[in-house]
Amino acid sequence: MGISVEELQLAARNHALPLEMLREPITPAGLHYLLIHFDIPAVDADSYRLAIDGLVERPVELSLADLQARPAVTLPVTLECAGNGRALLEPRWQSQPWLTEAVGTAEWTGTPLRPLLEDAGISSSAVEVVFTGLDRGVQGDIEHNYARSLSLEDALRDEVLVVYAMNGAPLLPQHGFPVRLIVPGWYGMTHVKWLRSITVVDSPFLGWQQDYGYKLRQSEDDDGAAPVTRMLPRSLMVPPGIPVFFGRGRVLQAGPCELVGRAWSGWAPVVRVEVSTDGGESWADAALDADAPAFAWRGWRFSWDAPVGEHVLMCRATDGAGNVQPLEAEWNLEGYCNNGVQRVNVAVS
Ligand SMILES: Nc1nc2c(c(=O)[nH]1)N[C@H]1C(S)=C(S)[C@@H](COP(=O)(O)O)O[C@H]1N2
Ligand SMILES: [Mo]
Repeated sequence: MGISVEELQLAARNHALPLEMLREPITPAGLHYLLIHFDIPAVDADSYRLAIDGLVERPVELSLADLQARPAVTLPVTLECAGNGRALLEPRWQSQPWLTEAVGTAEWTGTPLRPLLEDAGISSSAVEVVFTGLDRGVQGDIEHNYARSLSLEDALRDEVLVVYAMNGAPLLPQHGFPVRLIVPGWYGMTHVKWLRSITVVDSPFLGWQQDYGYKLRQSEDDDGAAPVTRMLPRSLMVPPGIPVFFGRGRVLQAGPCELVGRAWSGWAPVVRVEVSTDGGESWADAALDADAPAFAWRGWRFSWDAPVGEHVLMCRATDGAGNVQPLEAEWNLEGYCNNGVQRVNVAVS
């Protein structure tokens, strides 16, 4: 299970959410997880233009001010990297070695995508919309700008936003300044940062990040692999008590302890969270917060009378579409969508 220098290089650039910050419904921008495939591009806000082009009747180039002059929407949205949980799989794909906490929830402000496309005039031959970033690099031996597509139907959903603010402030460089896409409910790779162009096309997009990346493969030559799309249900808890510096095990005093956490799913809002304080032998329902945002995580709490001894705490989420978080997720080659339950080791004295 050793970590390679290449994995460490990625892990040192891309950080996760400190689990104690799950206490906040909205993650402070600097503590939101981060995933950057290539380099953070240099962008001049004054000369920045977003192109809306391809199969549209009236292609346009919009400045940041043009976008900010359009109707604004603010939406709390939970983002999770599709590779979250990768480092817990065996064998493990060589990439960003996430444990369980590549997640965050911000209030994103921007303008809805649909009216932007409609104003440009979508051609009747449109099939997909391609979102291209300013960042460029090499992956899978192919040099490319980071780019992802959505079907026209998914792109036209009301909640899809072209955003320029995070938690009420301009986007930070690492989160896509000046403009990024937000596709509520979908895994992180969909939310293209440093957005350069939105291109309407009449055939499926074959860019590397779309056609090769983000597929649930069983082997390298698995051609019919399903694409990664929406987030599977997952719950995380704030580890109780205090941490041990090296190893991050928890130390707790015996007696009443309130366990708190948050749970989310990209398929439907979370309707149930269960907690186990005995390593999965038995489960009991946590109390859910009344507030169940459509596209953001839902808070929960659970009263535990912590007895002296060593314990393994777990939690699992169920969403309104009937998806239940598994104890162990199914393995796939690149380690995507690992929503197996979190385990927190606690020493109570
Ligand atoms: N242009 C661009 N957009 C991108 C990426 C990228 O490398 N380049 N990474 C994607 C991935 S894999 C994830 S998980 C999210 C991370 O968003 P965040 O860093 O704001 O949390 O951005 C997505 N958008
Ligand atoms: Mo990601």
